[in-house]
Amino acid sequence: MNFSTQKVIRTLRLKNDLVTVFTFSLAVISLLPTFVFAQKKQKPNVIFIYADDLGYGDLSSYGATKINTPNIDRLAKEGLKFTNAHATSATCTPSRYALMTGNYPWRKKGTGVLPGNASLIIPVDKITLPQVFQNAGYKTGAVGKWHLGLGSPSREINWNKPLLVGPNEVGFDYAYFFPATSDRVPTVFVENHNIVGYEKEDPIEVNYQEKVGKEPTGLENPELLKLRSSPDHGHNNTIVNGIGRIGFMSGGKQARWADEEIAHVFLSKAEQFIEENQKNPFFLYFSLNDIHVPRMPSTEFKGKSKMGLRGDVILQMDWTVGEILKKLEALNLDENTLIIFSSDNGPVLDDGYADKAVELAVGHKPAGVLRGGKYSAFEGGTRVPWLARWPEMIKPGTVSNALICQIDLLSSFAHFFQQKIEDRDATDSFALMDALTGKEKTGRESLVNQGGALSFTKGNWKYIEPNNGESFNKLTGTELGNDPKPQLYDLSKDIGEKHNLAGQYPNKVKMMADELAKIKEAGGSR
Ligand code: NG6
Ligand code: CA
Repeated sequence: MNFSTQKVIRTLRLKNDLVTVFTFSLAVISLLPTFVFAQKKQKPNVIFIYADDLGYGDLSSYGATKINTPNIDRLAKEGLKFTNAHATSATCTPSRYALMTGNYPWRKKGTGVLPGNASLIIPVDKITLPQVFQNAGYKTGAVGKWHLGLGSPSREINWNKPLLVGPNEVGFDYAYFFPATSDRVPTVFVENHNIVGYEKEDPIEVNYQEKVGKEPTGLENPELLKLRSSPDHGHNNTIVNGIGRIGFMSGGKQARWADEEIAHVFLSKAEQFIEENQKNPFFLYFSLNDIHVPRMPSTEFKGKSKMGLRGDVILQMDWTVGEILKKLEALNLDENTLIIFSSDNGPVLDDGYADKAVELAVGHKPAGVLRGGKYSAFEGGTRVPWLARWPEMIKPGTVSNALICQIDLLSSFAHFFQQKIEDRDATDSFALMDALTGKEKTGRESLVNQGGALSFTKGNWKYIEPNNGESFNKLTGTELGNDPKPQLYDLSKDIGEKHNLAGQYPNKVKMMADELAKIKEAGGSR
């Protein structure tokens, strides 16, 4: 190699080095904003507030005039209000099963309203909503109503041992909850695996078939009740805190809750979880007891609504949401926290207790413009309020009529965190983050809902499968939407589902029935 060749090579090398240094610097400079952004921006906290049995017409932001819900309305004013958002089902357990698993509940037996001693119905080997957050580095908490069972199938729950296989085993780092509903035994709170206030000298027994222990029941001693049970509904087994429950229990006297305290206890646990996790991103599933029966608000809310106990617990629920907002503001977390507020199914007035909900609801329409309510295949059963506030991402005062469902949260967040979901998991859940934050105004193309009968909504059309169940439930006063003949409604002109157009559009009926049949057969596809 002669001198000049060496020189050329050296120059080239130098040039190369310079190019490398230059390229490297460029890369650093271009990455810098991302780095700084990542340093500054924490992933958003997410709080899902799940009301129980709250109807489409129960909030002032959804048109209620007899009741005022300023705190929840703030979510609408400062965020996004959906007009076509759904729970999958018209009762609690199936809606929550869908929320947690991303699977339609009617695909699996045993996902109906559970007794308080049922075993866990969420599979422990499939992805769940809280696990999506755990995988993204979040701390996850469940506070409130559970109603998805505890313990392994085929094994009876021993209430005197740690309660294994529950919220902690399906993705919640922390859980403070009651097992079923507040009208079902056992009437105790559970923190992770342990009953709060449990004393081993007073063991707990629970039975849904026959009486256990010697305590009075609503049936034998109605004079002991402070809130009478409605005739024929049941709710007349063991009396706890002056209220007859579904199911019998004995023992655990110290551990039993006072209904008037439930909202306060859950709120304080939710606040504690937020406070303890303020430094890291968190997901809080805040599953309220309000406004489910027995409606027994704390003293400061009694009589406040002038609409009876049902109105009073709506105000209590609204106050709870206000307290959460205050907490976030105090901790300087409210800008980067996404709060979603929704309900697990539509409204009901008489659901088992003589609390005058029917008599005092004069002029108030719990389902608003919708027909039916809790238990119903009509829109009132599953179309629910859904508000979302996230100042950093959601434009205040947005309204969206996108068709969305709680079942979509799982895939939406998985997609948001760039997680891959196994094909066999969350098969009915769609990734719709842009719709959920109001950036896009279209959501799902179609949705299957579950009252007694299944319904299929696509665009403006809704088809309800023929069903031989009773059309009207006398106990709750609900139109159930069951009809042995197919039903077809044009929701764009007839949101109240008054005019069955099935006779007029037989081809449309067939198309809708066929599509529903395909979804049922498919076992779910994303
Ligand atoms: C029903 C109860 C009702 C309520 C519901 C569950 C009777 C007659 N009615 O079986 O009071 O507890 O179950 O509500 O027992 S849910 O919101 O949790 O689905
Ligand atoms: Ca419910």
